[in-house]
Amino acid sequence: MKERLQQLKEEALQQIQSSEDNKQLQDTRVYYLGKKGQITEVLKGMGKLSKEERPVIGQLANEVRDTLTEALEEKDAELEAIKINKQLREEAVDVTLPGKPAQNGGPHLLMEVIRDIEDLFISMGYQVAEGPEVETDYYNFEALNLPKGHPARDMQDSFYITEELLMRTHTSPVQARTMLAHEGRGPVKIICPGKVYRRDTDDATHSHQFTQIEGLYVDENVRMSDLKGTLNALAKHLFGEDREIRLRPSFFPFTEPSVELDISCKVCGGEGCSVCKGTGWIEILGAGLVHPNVLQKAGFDPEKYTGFAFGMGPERIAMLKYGIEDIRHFYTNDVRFLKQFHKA
Ligand code: 2U9
Repeated sequence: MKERLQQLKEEALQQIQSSEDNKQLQDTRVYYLGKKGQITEVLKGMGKLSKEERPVIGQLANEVRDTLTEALEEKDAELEAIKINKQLREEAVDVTLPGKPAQNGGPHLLMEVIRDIEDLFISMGYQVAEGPEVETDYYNFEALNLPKGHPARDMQDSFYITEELLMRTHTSPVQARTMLAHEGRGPVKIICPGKVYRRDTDDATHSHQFTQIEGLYVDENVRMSDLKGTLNALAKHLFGEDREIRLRPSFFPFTEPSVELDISCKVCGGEGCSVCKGTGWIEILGAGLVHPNVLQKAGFDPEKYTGFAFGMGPERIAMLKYGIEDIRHFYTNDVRFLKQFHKA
């Protein structure tokens, strides 16, 4: 038995040394030291030994067990260290490699145009007002002198949510709400930027969602000449001091009289070209004096108060300023388009 135990010890130590992973090591442990392992098998023959031999073999068996347990622990620690070192080598980060430059974003061109216009009007004493994009039929149409049945409020042209709720078709309801909040007392001097929605088929010049900036100034003695001076300042700020302006008569249900603002064509200097469609003038926005019905509905006395209002599309302004030929460029987020307009 002595020889058998010595032989098992040598054999087991060799197997432990040659183990390549923890699984192999565990199998070796079970094979030699497990409940049904080789050592236990040998000890089953103890009953056949003499009284003198038994403690000697018992002690030897214990020594073999201790030696193997120690060898298993050492090998286990060694394999673990090899595993960790391999992992560290594989996951090593080379801190000396050059870094990837961070991609800087920037405001969208439409946002730049809107901010520029806002800043100009803030410098003239206006406040920026915002309102809901889901509007009631009343604020979107009724309060703006567009009663039910008016041709300009065709159901087919707007995104209705219920009979009384729709996606706003212009930012004018913001002005109507702000006037009402003033409870009939002027001045009201606001600029209203925001998204608007119309049931259009998207193409190079139409989009079912676009942006608007509208302005409103209501006070005692606000006149057409005030409107003209304001629009002149806006046109020159946006397109250059050398541009001429002209007002053309027009029609909007919420203003009376109504006008459209043109600027002189820079491309041909007024001679007429493809940009100005041969007229020498380019249309920029619509405006007018606030209709007395609109003042009255918003709680202002039309005998005491007058006002002007104007509305423009920042997309159109940007397209004219930068020669952009398709409105869809603003919404498809192609960075090759967008990054052309980053200042930094
Ligand atoms: C109130 C009273 C009057 C806002 C106005 C326009 C003329 C106009 C369009 C131009 C191109 C919008 O972007 S566009 O589609 N707008 O021509 N808007 S006057 O008049 C108002 C608004 C609110 C209470």
